[in-house]
Amino acid sequence: MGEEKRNQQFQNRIDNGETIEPKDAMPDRYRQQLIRMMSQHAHSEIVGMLPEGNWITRAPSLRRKMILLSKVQDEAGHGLYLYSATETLGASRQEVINQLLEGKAKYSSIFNYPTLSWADVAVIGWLVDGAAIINQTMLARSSYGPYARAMVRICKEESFHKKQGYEMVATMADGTPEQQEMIQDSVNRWWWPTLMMFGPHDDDSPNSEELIKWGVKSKTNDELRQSFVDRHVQEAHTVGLEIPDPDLTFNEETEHWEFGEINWEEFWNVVKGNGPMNRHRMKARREAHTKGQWVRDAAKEYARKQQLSEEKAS
Ligand code: FAQ
Repeated sequence: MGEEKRNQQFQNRIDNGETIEPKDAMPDRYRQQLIRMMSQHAHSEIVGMLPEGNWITRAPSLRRKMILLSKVQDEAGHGLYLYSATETLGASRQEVINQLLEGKAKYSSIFNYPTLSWADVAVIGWLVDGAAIINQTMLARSSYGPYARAMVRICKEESFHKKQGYEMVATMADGTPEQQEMIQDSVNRWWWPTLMMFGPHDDDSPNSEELIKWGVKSKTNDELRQSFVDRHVQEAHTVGLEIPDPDLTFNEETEHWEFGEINWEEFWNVVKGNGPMNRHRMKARREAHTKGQWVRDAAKEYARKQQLSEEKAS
């Protein structure tokens, strides 16, 4: 069968809403697109542990420390499911991790901003996890089975993360004048970078068309960004916080919040590795990888001994 016919058959399966599984035939480009997107997603979860991890030792109470510890551990778990899901496409974990460590793979721009105060932990939970849920609820319906299934569990955990973040935001917004100032300052710093998480404008998003055609994405970057804005402006106003956007207006006809222009120059600068924390994050990641070598060696040795003793027993 010719390539064109195979591609048409694959497209028919997608159009019929079928799920693609690891051993199914798939166009090479579909496989490559998924490896790119899923591995970058995994890296984002792992690098994403760093900004909040920075505050674990300085949490204001034991309760907050326990919540933050579990949240950061959950993000590690998400990274691991996603590396495993990427392996089903034939890309080894070592290979994709090396791409990150060598600076060849991207991870989400949002994690290249600093966490300057405890309020940032609250705002990351509310806005960053809130953005992740909107994007990932769509991906839970993606055409590739292992990715979609990983997203179902990840979304459940992310929605708890968002709730704990919003609860903390509401507590601070209802607190002393200093706490109110701290939380507003944090929203002012994180709002625009969070909007950038959804990626470039649709006109400037080279991957969207193909990903939508193949049912990996079902909404565009701008559509998801708009859902995020509509939901979070309302949540900000409910707890008395301002959104740092003088152009924000509610359009009664469309029932959407219209917002100002994103600073795309800043976005591309961060994506290219020149954001406020890019170098710091990569240095921390490389150091953690080197320091973890003994753990990987010990796990391999344990597996070798297990196999030996199983072979002896049989
Ligand atoms: N940052 O053509 P498009 C989380 C790149 S997880 C950096 O529109 P696409 C959990 C893009 O890769 C957050 N790079 O690309 C958590 C492409 O470059 P490439 C991560 C970006 O794939 C919470 C180029 O620009 N989530 O937060 C960004 O159609 C709290 C052109 O862009 C995911 O990864 C960006 N923001 O759409 C953890 C979800 N945006 O690769 C800890 C899965 C775009 O061709 C604490 N990924 N680029 O060289 C996706 O949904 C999509 O890949 C997008 C980009 C929406 C990120």
